[in-house]
Amino acid sequence: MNQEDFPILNELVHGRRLVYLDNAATTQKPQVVLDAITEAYSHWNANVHRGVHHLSQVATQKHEEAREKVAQLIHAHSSEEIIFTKGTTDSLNMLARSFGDAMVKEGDEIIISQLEHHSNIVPWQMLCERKGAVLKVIPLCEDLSLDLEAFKGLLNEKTKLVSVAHVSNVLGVVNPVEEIIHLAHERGIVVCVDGAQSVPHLVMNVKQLDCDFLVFSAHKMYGPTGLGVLYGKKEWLDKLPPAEGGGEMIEHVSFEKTTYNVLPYKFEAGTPNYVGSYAFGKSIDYVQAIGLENIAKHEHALAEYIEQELNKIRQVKVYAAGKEKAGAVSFNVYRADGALIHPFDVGVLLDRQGVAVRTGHHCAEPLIDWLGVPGTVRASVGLYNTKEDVDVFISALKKAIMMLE
Ligand code: C6P
Repeated sequence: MNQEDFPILNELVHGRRLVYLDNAATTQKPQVVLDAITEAYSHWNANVHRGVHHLSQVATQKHEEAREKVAQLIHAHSSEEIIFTKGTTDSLNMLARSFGDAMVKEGDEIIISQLEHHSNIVPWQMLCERKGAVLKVIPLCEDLSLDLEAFKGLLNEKTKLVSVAHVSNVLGVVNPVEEIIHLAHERGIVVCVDGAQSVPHLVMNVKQLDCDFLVFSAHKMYGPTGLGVLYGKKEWLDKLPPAEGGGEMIEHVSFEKTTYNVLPYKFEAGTPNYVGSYAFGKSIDYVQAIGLENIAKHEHALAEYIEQELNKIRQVKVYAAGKEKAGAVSFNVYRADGALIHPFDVGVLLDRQGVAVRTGHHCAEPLIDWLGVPGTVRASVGLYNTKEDVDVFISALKKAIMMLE
């Protein structure tokens, strides 16, 4: 699907055609996104929301059009609910600061899960330390699904917020966020969904999902690095204080008192990444022209094919085997005597054959500890990957295993 739109896929790695299967870490960029960045700096670069001059007006218009595109992408009620950030990590830190300052006090509880990325652990841990609050963790069942019975038991009148990944970046499994949101909302508890690995792979509808907050990164969806989104329901964003102070987020400033700007600017201190937002808008146009449902179907079929081919290799153990996945498959390789071959060794030998995968703890150490391994090998697909890519990867893996056994 559309490999020719991505110039980097023509690169040779160690003299081999690049087979890029590290899309969960970051995706490659289509020519339209690369062109958008050049166009912005070549033709209309100017600071936004500040100038009456022509270039500033153009830049402002393009930045705000991109915000509209993001709102449409996730089916938000309005673009006021879309806050541009530096990425998923920044969005979660902002939320933990803003929500934490306003809503969390000593003894309150925040719930996350065992399979979270560090970005959805550490900001909440820091908040708990600041406030004397308590971090609770939804445990995993043996089959690596979230233990929803245990989750119900964690919810109580002290719970202030639940923050969970929609799709695990390590296992690729789709978590039952609809049910989690329903169970939390029944008790009036707020839910944040980490959509870093779901927005690029699934059709996202925040109205249907009814999450209070959603966070994701542009770079995992064929857009630029350094840009992300914090979506929040308007009633929450209106209520919460800004996480950062500076230009842009103010209405009036005096030494006695500062009043804040309207949404979404209240949460966007400083010069925003308007070139990034414009380029992200182009990547949204690009995926929408192909169709997110078509992309999801294509990636689902590829992930299933990867799992099916991995299952045929005697030495390989796939994690969360047989579970519904969106984009990523994690595995390890074992010698005949049962000893684990270190995932780094597998990754290096795949790289020598032009295949890029991620190895290690994938910034989810508590999950990797739970699995009782030093890390995993993760193959993750994007819209440009093909069955042929998977075949190259599988044959490279077989060669690597022969060398390591
Ligand atoms: N996961 C991976 O290889 P940033 O780095 O801010 O764009 O995204 C952080 C993040 C948060 N939540 C989840 C579920 C994620 O997968 C990520 C990023 C990459 O798995 C890089 S560590």
